[in-house]
Amino acid sequence: MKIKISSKIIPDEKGFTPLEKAAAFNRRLLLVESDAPQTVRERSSLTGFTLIELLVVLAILAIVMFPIYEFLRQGALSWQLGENKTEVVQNARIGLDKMCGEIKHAIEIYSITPLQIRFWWKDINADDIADADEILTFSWSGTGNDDLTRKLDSEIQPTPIANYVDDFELRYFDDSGIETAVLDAIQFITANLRIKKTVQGHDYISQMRKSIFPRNLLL
Ligand SMILES: [Ca+2]
Repeated sequence: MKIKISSKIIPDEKGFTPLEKAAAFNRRLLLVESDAPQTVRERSSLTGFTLIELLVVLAILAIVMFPIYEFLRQGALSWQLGENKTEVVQNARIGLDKMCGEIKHAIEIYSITPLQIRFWWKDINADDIADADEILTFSWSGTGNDDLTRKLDSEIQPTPIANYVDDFELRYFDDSGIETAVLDAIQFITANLRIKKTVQGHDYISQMRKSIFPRNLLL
């Protein structure tokens, strides 16, 4: 295909970007011999996108992508909230269940306060003697965020059984349902545990209460 220089001017081809200007300039000089009009494909391969077109595309992309981003972000956030909530609830329930289960088997209670209980848990070696590895203490410091702990007399360090404790209280009642501080009169105990975990400004609170009837207390 021969190409010739043409004096024919294409008046509407001015161009905007340097590439377009160059292409328009070339078209003014060069015309295909057949004088057939250029196809859209041919023209776009020379010109590319204009800045306006790019901006419009970016604007449309932003409009389309923002709700998707927001949707995903909210989803991730609520998943995280659920995870934290579940963890806090699980944490409290497991700790409280363990403590109550062990107090329930108490043979003899040695000391009580609202924050602590010390008792002969079980006669593991069946010798009718309360040995150091049979005496348990559950306690909480009274300071928010501290652990509720479990410790055998034979152990040096207490073991945490619930973390992020915000409040913990033990109450002791006699067989008339009246609160008592007399060890021999204790018939049932209520345990109240509140967990509060703060993650990125969110408070996750879980509160539970349980009643314990120690069946094996020596009377
Ligand atoms: Ca024993």
